[in-house]
Amino acid sequence: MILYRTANQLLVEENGSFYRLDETSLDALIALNDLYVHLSSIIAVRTPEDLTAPPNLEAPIENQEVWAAGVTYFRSRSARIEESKDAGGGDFYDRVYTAERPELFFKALAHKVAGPNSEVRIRRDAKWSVPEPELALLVNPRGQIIGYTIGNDMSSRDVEGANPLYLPQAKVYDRSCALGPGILIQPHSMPPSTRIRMEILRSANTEFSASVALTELKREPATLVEYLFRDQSFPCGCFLLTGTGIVPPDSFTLQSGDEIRISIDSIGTLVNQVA
Ligand code: DO4
Ligand code: MG
Repeated sequence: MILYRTANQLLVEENGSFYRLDETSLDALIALNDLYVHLSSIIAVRTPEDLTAPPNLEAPIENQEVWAAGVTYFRSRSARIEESKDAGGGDFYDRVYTAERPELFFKALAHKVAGPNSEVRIRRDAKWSVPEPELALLVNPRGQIIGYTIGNDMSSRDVEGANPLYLPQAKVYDRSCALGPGILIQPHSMPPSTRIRMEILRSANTEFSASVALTELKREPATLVEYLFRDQSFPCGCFLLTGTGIVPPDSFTLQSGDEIRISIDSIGTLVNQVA
């Protein structure tokens, strides 16, 4: 089932039908002991809404922090070695790809996150920017993965490439993150065959498209979460982006007006325009 957040309500989609929840707080739902069982019991006795699609979707986030893992796919490692080679940063990326400890970084709070069909931003002092399409885990306050959504970890490659210590500036700025369209709530993990697809449209033409399967993800989602929760608490739960396996060629940079379409099997498609 998919949990959607609109301006004034939460909706659950199951088998093409939409059910309105009385609960309006995502924070409260995320804190529950078993969200899947809770939602299943509600929709079992509720009449579906007269809807074919949920209206006015917002990013499915309230007081969760958004964190991200880096260099979890070979493609990300290679691209970062290339972009930082003139600055002598390349070795770090190879080392973190093979290290036991993953790279984890803070990405956003809700006010920096773009929802479906809204604008993401390129930072104004960057010249080389890309979207990063990533499977995002929803983790409850007890460190359990309870859902999955689509994340876009917008990145300024020239800023990060100049010096790895600039990573927070390359990654964290207003509307540098997108989440949605909804959260897949299920009691089991995503199958490794799950594909992440990204298409970038420029003036209605496909400028770039690629896909990757979760089989290419080098680290177990549960291991990433275990590291994130070491000596750190998340009273409202958190989102954890699991890294990108798709990086456009070095000649590509995003432009204002581009449309980014990211799809993940069983979750849906997250569409954003570049401001
Ligand atoms: O090491 C920098 C960030 C890597 C990242 O965001 C990714 O691999 O997705
Ligand atoms: Mg990333």
